[in-house]
Amino acid sequence: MKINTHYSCFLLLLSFFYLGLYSSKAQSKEAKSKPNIVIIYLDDLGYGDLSCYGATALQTPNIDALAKGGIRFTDGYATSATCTPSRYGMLTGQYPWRNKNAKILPGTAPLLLTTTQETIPKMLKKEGYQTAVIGKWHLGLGSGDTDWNKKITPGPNEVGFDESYIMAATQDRVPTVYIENGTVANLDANDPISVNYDTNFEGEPTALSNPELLKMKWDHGHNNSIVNGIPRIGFMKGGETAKWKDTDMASSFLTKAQNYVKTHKEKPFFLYYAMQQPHVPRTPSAQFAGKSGLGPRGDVILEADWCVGEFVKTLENEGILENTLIVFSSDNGPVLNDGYADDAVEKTGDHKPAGKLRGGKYSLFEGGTRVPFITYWKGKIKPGVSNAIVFQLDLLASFASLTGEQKIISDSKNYWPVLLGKSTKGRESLILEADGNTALRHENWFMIPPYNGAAFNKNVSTELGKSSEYQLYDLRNDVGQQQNLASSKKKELAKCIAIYNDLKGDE
Ligand code: NG6
Ligand code: CA
Repeated sequence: MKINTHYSCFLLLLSFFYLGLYSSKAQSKEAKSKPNIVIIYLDDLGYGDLSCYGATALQTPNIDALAKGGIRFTDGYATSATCTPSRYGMLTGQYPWRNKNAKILPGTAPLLLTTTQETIPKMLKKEGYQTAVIGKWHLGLGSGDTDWNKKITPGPNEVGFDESYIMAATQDRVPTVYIENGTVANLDANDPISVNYDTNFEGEPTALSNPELLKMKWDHGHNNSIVNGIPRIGFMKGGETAKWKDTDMASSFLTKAQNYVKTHKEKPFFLYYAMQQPHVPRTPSAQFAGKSGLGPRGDVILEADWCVGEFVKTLENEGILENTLIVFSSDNGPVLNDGYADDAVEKTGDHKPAGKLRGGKYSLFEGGTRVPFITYWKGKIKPGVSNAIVFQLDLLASFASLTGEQKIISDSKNYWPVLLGKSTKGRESLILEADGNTALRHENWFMIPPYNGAAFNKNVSTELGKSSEYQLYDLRNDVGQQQNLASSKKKELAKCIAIYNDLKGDE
């Protein structure tokens, strides 16, 4: 009897042992089947800015190669026509217009996300991913009144990223320093940084007081502190050794991204590689300066394309290209003059940054939010062009479905089969945002409700899409949104209004 009990205990233990072994084996197999995920995200790159989207004035062979070997979406959207809300929408899976603070932020703004909110990196972390952001952040840092000489928190590392190497806001906003895991990189403690968006620091030169120091001219805004001869938004003092070199920014982010890949390839990773081009100030490295013939804006697009090529080469050299899903897109539509007199307007020639679309950055028209959108996964995605509507808001739920996590509570929906080219049934309806206002894309219809205010922004020379009347466009026949059908297509308009109200949660 006694022996029997011992024996069955032994058997039980043995079976637990094997079960444990089996399940850990199953887990590691599962972990291996999870692809790395990289979002390559450009800043202000327009629908017409790439040769794979029809540009002829410049060639972007490396990004074209992703489009050729993956899916090029004709109807891919950012959530907003400006950066902060757009990135907020993509990373959280929540419509940015639900958060009234999701608008273009100054460099001193506190973190826009809450640390309890769901995010792509947080969700993937739960699924065993390593996570990192390299590049432009622009979602706020700290909890207000940040001391840039101490640990800056909360930030990316508190919303799901294990590692971060970022610029706080934009290339044209102070502080003009890189921040690595919450600490300003290369800061000399004897030369502390101070930042202020209201008042200058005594004795510090600005674009207005010392125009002779400028190497780049400003057109509107951008007349505060001067860094590297470039006038910025906001005032900054100190931090000399930490200041970035603008012409090196592309290679700084690229090198970090490449090193990340090299040092994290043993386990699945999520990398949000947020490049700064072609946002202002456009500062190509010597290798690309003057190369496009379109001025610095064209030059930095060539530079960004080169970075994409180098980055993909690294994935290939490290032997993980076939286990890496790449999503390539942009945060909002294009603009030529965004505050600096940098020849972008004068040299654009026949190049149309928004392609056939109307409007651009800041606009409710399609040029504001319809952007290049490419998915690439060597050997897994069958190459092609898709007209399905895809939306950056849906990346969260789509990635979740891929990795096994299904319980996503947000506006984000799973369109994984569409992103993979296995289905052409994209979103039917989505809400787009520009400067706090919203519009609806439903199937082939685009509806903009009436809004007061200027229809045109003279500074940036962009149609904003606002009108005191309802606007309804049939994108199937009129992708350039020239013909307002609101008064002739009453039934369709009523349907769009109903869907819009339903999505927005209004009466
Ligand atoms: C605007 C800036 C513009 C750009 C934009 C943010 C002025 C006059 N204009 O306020 O230059 O920085 O903010 O762009 O200051 S975004 O892509 O990050 O949304
Ligand atoms: Ca942007």
